[in-house]
Amino acid sequence: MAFSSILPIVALAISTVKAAPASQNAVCSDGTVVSNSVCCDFIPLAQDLTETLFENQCGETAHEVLRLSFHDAIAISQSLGPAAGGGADGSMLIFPNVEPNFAANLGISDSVNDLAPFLASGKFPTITAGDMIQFGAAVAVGLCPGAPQLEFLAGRPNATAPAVDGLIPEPQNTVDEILARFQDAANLTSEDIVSLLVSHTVARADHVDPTLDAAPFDSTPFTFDTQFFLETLLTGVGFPGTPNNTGEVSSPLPLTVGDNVGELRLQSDFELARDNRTACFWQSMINEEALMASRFQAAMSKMAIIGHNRADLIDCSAVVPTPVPALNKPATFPATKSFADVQQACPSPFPSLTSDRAPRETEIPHCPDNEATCTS
Ligand code: HEM
Ligand SMILES: [Ca+2]
Repeated sequence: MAFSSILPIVALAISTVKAAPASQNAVCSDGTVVSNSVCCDFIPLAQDLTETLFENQCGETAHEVLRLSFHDAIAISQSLGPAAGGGADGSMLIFPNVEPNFAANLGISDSVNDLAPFLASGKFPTITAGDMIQFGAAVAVGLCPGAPQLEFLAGRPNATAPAVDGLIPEPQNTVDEILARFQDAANLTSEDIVSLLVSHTVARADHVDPTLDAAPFDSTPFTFDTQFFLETLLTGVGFPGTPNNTGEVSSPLPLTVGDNVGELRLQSDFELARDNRTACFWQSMINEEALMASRFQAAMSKMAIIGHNRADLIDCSAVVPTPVPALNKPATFPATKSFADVQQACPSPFPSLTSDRAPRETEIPHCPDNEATCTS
């Protein structure tokens, strides 16, 4: 008797759940058509992050959130098993006093502290920590001229435990160690790794040389261009700050003038640019901005869902803001440099490029858009 009266309700509940995929398309209040109404919740988040946190710039906070998306996702291990970490699960935000304290995560707490208030604000109650990080990275990189519009899938369950130490690649690691780590994390290949390292085109180090604030990895740290792949192949001539820091090797553009810090070269980037397993893919990025952007986009789609099944997630790519347009400036040798400075490690023909004309070494501006002063 009791059962028969409950049954229709249960049946109704099941049919409602089953009906969800059919009612797929939804229109958000701003008119964006999405595959599922849950995607709409990310639209105000994108706006808030862009204006409040990133201040409409491909600057320090945007760079840091991109780095966070990597450090959250890669903390997983097939050989150690599920207890080692859950990949892109937001564990960094949920356990802010664990992973951010690991040596390889030095500096990551800035981005954790930046995103935590958005998660705690109560304004985005449906958005999980893992989604917040990967979506934040997609919004961040879209502020860098030349970047692709990243895919964004929503629905990462919240982490239930932090990841263990030792899973984040470090610049003093060998190429063998780096290839093995990405393989163990998620079967990522050497081409995936180089494609993910495109992110170092919009990156500056604060902790490799602790005497320097924001030492760029290429001469255009606010532009998503191919200069990083060119400049990492130039002969190193000096250090932007103190020499011989762990994980650092000499750079081709070390000139530091006040706040304008010279280029810093990671040992890992130096070696991946020259290793015979990665050198040709590395070189093939140079002056191929659209190709580079599409490779980055594809590799980020893999990285962003590490630890999850694609089929369990909802495609919310429609709510990722359209990136700022590319500058469409060809790659060039920085002033005073030419093909003679290239340490070519791939036998394929090297692209023919012009040199910037200036009497002395390029000074890399500390602030975006040639602003005289900036907060970051
Ligand atoms: C072999 C793998 C990698 C190594 C060894 C590595 C290492 C580093 C190091 C040492 C820094 C400087 C941190 C500091 O001192 O402030 C850095 C910065 C950065 N990394 Fe990587 N990285 C790797 C891969 C990646 C990947 C896959 C991404 C993203 C998809 C990424 C994104 C970034 C970004 C955006 C920054 C700049 C952060 C800022 O400007 O504040 N890195 N990386
Ligand atoms: Ca750049």
